[in-house]
Amino acid sequence: LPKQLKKKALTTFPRYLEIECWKRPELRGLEPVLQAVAEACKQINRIVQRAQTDDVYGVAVDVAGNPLEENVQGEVQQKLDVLCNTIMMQAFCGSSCNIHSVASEEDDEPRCCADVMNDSVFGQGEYIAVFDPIDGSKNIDASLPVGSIFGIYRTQPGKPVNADSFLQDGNSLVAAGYCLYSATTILVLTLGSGVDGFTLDPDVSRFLHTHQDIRIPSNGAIYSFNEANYNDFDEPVQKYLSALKHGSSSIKKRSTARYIGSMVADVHNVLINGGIYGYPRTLGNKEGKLRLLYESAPMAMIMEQAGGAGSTGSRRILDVKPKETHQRVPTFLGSIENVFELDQFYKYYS
Ligand code: AHM
Repeated sequence: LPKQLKKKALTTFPRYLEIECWKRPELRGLEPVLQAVAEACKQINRIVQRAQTDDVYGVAVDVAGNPLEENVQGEVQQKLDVLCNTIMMQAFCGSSCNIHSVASEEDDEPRCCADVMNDSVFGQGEYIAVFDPIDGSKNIDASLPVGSIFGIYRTQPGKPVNADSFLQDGNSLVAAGYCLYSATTILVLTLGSGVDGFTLDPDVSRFLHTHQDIRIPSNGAIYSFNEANYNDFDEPVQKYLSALKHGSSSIKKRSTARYIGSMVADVHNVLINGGIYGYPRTLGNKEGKLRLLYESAPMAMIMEQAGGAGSTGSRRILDVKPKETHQRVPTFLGSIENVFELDQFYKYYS
């Protein structure tokens, strides 16, 4: 390091977890799980950093060399997606016996950890986890940011754990987080009492507590929508976007458009600087594009815990009870005043 750049004395992620779990003993069962997830994020970070120089591109193949079948999203799985999915799955399942089952955006059905680890010692725990191992993976080709998203729920006491156990609304999330792989790599986490951020120090490969009690500004100038879909958006969203551009929004700041095309990156920008991120329903995607369990609900928990909001346009995202694990939902996330204004447009124009 140049001499003028001095390292700050910052708490490490494991130490932060130790302290939080000491303060809230009911979270102790999650300590090894979250440690393992942070390690998985470091591994994914390394893969993303090396994507241009290592052989991680191309269609994933089975042991016989045949391309894997399309996943439930109708996409042919890429090597990178499969690799990151395996890393996340093994982190959740193999770190302790506390996670019973996992549901990944990449897999058709939830899986029991005993099956993932091929060992019946696993898959006994009281928690289940949902995750999107690599969100916005198309960005990697152009060296742009991507992310991982996760959420953790409790199993329902007295009920057998199966696919239905994952059909819980976001109010039941015990923890949620994301890791953004960008100019810096940052892990953002909520355990249900505020939001904290941990930046990866690449020299020592440690997440350090750089962002304490993140609070989103109550309003902000950024709007982050794929406006190429404008003609396919609902009328309330069209009117809302027009109001932003014509200065007739109640937010008296000059709007500025930002769209990276990775939800984690776009939402993180809004979390830090204020504004609104939206992936509305379109004529082609009646429920929008984003998955409630793996993307929208964990992000809505983070937004609410940071003082912001997460809405479908007509209700809190956290109140939506999934009917199936891969359910999609129109998603608006951001500063409380910006999201409330969007909701007003839905009330007025619907
Ligand atoms: P993915 O799960 O295939 O990566 O898609 C999710 C991503 C989000 O990260 C992002 O906000 C959105 O898709 C971008 O979609 P679009 O290209 O339609 O704007």
